[in-house]
Amino acid sequence: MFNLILFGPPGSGKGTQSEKLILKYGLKHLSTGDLLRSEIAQQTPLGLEARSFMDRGELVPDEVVIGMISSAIDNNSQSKGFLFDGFPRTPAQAEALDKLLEFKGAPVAAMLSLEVGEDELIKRLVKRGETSGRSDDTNEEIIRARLAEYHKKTAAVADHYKVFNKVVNIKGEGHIDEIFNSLCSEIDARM
Ligand code: B4P
Repeated sequence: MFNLILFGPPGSGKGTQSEKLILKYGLKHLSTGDLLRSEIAQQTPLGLEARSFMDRGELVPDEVVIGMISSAIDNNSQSKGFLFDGFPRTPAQAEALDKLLEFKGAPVAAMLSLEVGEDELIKRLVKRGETSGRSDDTNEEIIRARLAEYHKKTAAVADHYKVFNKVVNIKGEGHIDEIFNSLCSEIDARM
């Protein structure tokens, strides 16, 4: 089993690159953003709880997200590996993920971190908001709250994996295919 984390601030291209990476490497894509939006669409109790946080640009509580990821891993136990997108987003989530993967004997191989400047992130998310219908993309105030949440709670997750020498920084600005090729070179070197 080969497990990767795709990391970066909101709008850095995690979802965009994940779609291409899972096709090439046959990994199971686990995006907590997508899982949460699916719970919201089905109006489950979990979705209703998550929605209030997401609409404000805040992170959903750790216990909700960790429970969701734990079930998703169990439900895909035959997978040849996972691509985690948007998870872990706090040091507590990172510790929980490490424990879950320890049971499988397949720790995280690398954390690929997409580096994109703040102005470019805001530009991308405002543009996506014009068509996505996503409530968290609709105004710049919420987008800025998401970026503040990233700096306050999520950036520290890289420190967690730096200790294990697993963080690889990738330039996340430029053409989507160029960024994809950079990611593939790093993955191929570790597979
Ligand atoms: P996510 O769904 O993870 O979304 P994201 O961070 O906004 O976007 P991503 O980085 O995937 O950007 P994308 O490729 O789409 O999170 C949404 C919310 O869910 C969070 O705010 C939080 O509330 C909650 N949540 C999720 N996971 C959680 C967790 N673990 N714990 C707690 N809460 C959690 O790209 C953005 C745009 O840029 C797109 O329009 C794309 O077309 C464009 N783009 C991509 N690459 C580009 C490039 N190279 N050049 C130009 N544009 C590009």
